[in-house]
Amino acid sequence: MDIQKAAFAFPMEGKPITCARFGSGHINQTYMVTTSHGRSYVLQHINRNVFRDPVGLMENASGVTEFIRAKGGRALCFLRTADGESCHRDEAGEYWRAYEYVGGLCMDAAESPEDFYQSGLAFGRFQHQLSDYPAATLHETIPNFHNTPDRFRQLRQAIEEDRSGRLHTCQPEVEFYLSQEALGCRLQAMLESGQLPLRVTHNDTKLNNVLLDPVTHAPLCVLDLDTVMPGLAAFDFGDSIRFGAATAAEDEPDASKMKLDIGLFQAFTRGFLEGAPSLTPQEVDTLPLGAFTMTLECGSRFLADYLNGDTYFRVAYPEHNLIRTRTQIAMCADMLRRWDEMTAVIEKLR
Ligand code: GN1
Ligand code: MG
Repeated sequence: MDIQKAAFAFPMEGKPITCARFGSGHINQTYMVTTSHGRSYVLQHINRNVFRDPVGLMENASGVTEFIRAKGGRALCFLRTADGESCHRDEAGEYWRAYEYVGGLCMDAAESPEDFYQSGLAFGRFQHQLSDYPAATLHETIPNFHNTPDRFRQLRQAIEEDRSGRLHTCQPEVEFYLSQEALGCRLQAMLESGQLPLRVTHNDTKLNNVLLDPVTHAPLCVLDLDTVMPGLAAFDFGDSIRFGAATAAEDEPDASKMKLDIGLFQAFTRGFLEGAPSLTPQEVDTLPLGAFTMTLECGSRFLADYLNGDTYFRVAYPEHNLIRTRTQIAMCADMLRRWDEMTAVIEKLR
């Protein structure tokens, strides 16, 4: 991959002079480019194994960011190539995009409940700002992304095929997921029966996908717009809780350290409800189920990828996806134990 050439495809202020790996995403390769004028840009190689339609994906990202800016909100500024395209296709057929670097705080773990409250506010607002976005114009960048029953189908397929020969190393994990399938699929059933409204959602609301002001810690903007698609409010809420209201990292090798931090849960809920005041009572009711569902679903994806031989998520060592799936199981189990506490927080804040 010619990273330098890709950087030159975008009209940056000044000439690109340095380029270094950046960020902690599991899918795309991200680089920080600095120029002779002292400007900084983020350059990303789009993973085509995951995103089959990079042009459609960038249409979504440009559309959504322009829409938010037109409302006076803050959003990423993507650069267009000399031909006016929102992404650059290199000679090898690989796709790249670039945006102006926003010098905010990006955290892999909340430093305080207040910071997590701010991220709740950011993702709640994001959803609220897009509540009148023309959803029909959005491309489905990953079909069935949060369709939990379909994720279970994929897990079963991975179990049956056992392509990596690892099935014997993860029987208890397999059994856990299959035992929770009915509860995990409830949200999708509520969507299909029309009990919950389909909204434009972010769908990957990890804490490290939001930028906070370095001084005030107020939300600046939301990152990683690759999965902006129609979805449920509970998806965005739930994925944030899964990752951020956690007492350990997603890949903590000692899964017994992974628990739900109810203080962080409360802080995020307060921000999210404040940012998205138009949620229906039924949507608010489903927030704890969203937290459980997103954790179960993500964990089942880590397990399926482990069984498939690590073809999807970036791994640093062979058991990485197994370690990740175990922390998600621990989190699901803790959520099941403490469901009433989650509900009580929601009741207090609604
Ligand atoms: C991936 O790219 P990143 O790291 O923000 C994944 C999410 C998972 C997450 C788990 C497109 O997100 O769905 O929840 O890893 N994104 C995609 O950490 O699959
Ligand atoms: Mg990301």
